[in-house]
Amino acid sequence: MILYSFFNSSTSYRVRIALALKGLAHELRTVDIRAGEQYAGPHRTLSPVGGVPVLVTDEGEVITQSLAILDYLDRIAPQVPLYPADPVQRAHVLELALLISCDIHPLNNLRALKYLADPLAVGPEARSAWYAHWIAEGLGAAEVLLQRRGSSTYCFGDSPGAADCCLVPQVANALRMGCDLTPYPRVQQIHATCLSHPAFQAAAPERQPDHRP
Ligand SMILES: N[C@@H](CCC(=O)N[C@@H](CS)C(=O)NCC(=O)O)C(=O)O
Repeated sequence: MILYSFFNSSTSYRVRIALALKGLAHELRTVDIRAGEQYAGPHRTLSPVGGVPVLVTDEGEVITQSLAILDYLDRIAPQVPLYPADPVQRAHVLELALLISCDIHPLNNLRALKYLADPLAVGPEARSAWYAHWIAEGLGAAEVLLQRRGSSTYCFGDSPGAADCCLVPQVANALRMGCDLTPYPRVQQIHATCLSHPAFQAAAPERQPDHRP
């Protein structure tokens, strides 16, 4: 398998965690989204929307969208499941994963921030306020959902799953952007637990071969 990734892309980070949890061998290829490599050339053919991650399977099938990739990995390597079998528990995992993937990430994605800057001429201070606002809205909701579901080691239960794959990279982004996480103690606790897990450590941005300041 080939994973097209960028070290501090949170959606790539989701997939790197899943690959590490499942112990799946893969080749990592960098798409420098700071340099705009996602918008042009061969990568745009792989990813019509112009982004990472993209997974190319051993059979040469191209899969975009991190949650579709997670689902694919879960089907081909079910021994370490990312979702519980119980329908309600599975829905709760998806609920949190989708909250992060649909209600936070797109609003603060690079292309959205770039569009705010140009052509909308939103200045750096207002862009930071925008970023912090959607983090607060989203992580505030995540905190409520997580507290409602109990006090398990990970988001749901005693082993990490798809919700943790989404939560940890989103928290990494929030910390990188200087957002205050003190209102979200359960989020912080799960984040800290995940960071001590070897799969999350292997997938971390600072451990990637393309990492840079
Ligand atoms: N919904 C997509 C989002 C993919 C995405 O946009 N990834 C970001 C990096 S985290 C990206 O490539 N951004 C490039 C840009 O916005 O120009 C997924 O979950 O895979």
